[in-house]
Parts: sequence; C-alpha cells; structure tokens
Amino acid sequence: MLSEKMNKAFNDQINAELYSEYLYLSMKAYFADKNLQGFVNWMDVQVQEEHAHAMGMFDYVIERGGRVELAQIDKPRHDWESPLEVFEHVLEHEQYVTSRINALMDVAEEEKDRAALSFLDWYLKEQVEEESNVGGVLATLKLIGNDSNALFMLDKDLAARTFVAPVIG
Ligand code: OFO
Repeated sequence: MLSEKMNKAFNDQINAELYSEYLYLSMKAYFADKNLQGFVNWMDVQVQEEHAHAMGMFDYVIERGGRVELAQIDKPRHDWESPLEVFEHVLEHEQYVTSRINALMDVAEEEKDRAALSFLDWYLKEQVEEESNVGGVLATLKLIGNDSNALFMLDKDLAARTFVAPVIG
C-alpha cells in the first residue's frame, strides 16, 4: 500500500507527465504549421512516450492500492522563434522532469518505500536517455544555423523515429 505522501507525489508526477504530453503536442502543432514533417513525427513519438510514462504511473498507483486523482493540465506554450528554440525548450523541460523524478525518489526514500524506488529506477534511466536524445538533436540544430538545406536533411532523419511501447518498471 502506498503512503498518503507517496500517493500524492505519484499523482503530481502523473500530472507532470500529462503536461509533458501536452507540451509536445503543442510543439507538434508548431512543426506542422512550419510543414516540417520529420519534426512532426519526432514530436508525435514524444507525445506517445509521455502518455506511456503517465499511464505507467497511473497503473502503478492502482496496483499499489493507491488512488489516482487527476488534476488540471496547464496550458502549454504554443509558439517559438525557431526549431532551435523549441529544442532548447525540450532540453530544459526534460532536465526539469529529471529533477522531479529525483525528488520523487527522495520521497520514496523518506517513506522507506523500496518498491517505489525500484519502480522509479526505470524513469531515471529513461530521463538519461531522453536528455541524451534531445541533446543530440539540439547539437545538430546548432551546427545547422541558418542552412535550410541542412534543416531539411535533419527533418528527413527525424521522420525515421518510431514509437516502441516501453516496458515500464
Ligand atoms: Fe516523461 O519523460 Fe519526458 O518529460
């Protein structure tokens, strides 16, 4: 059984994961508007991943005899200066999410909830991977600068990303 404190911390993180899904959906709309279909695809995969992250925690809270309580999802930003600025925002957001997962693990430690700690380990590893993926795209965008041909090449590359449903926990 989850402690009340742990349950609330999980519910807050479910909201944060759903916000991430919403933010990337907003970024997907931005790229659709720019007709950069590879970036649209990249964001679409990201949206599905965030949904899976939220649902992984949703199912876990129930499995542990807790109670999921959903909260309002904040309105995400909807416009950016450039693809580079979008990816700067993504990296900053993922770093923020990493700090949240760390804080959630701190709660699990305080509550002496080893099962939750071991469950959250997956999320921590996922954050390392997410920051690294995003950092890679960001580095390429910095190299590209104002070269629109290179941007189209990157767009082609990003079209190849596919969603693989994660096995969480
Ligand atoms: Fe859920 O990992 Fe991104 O935010």
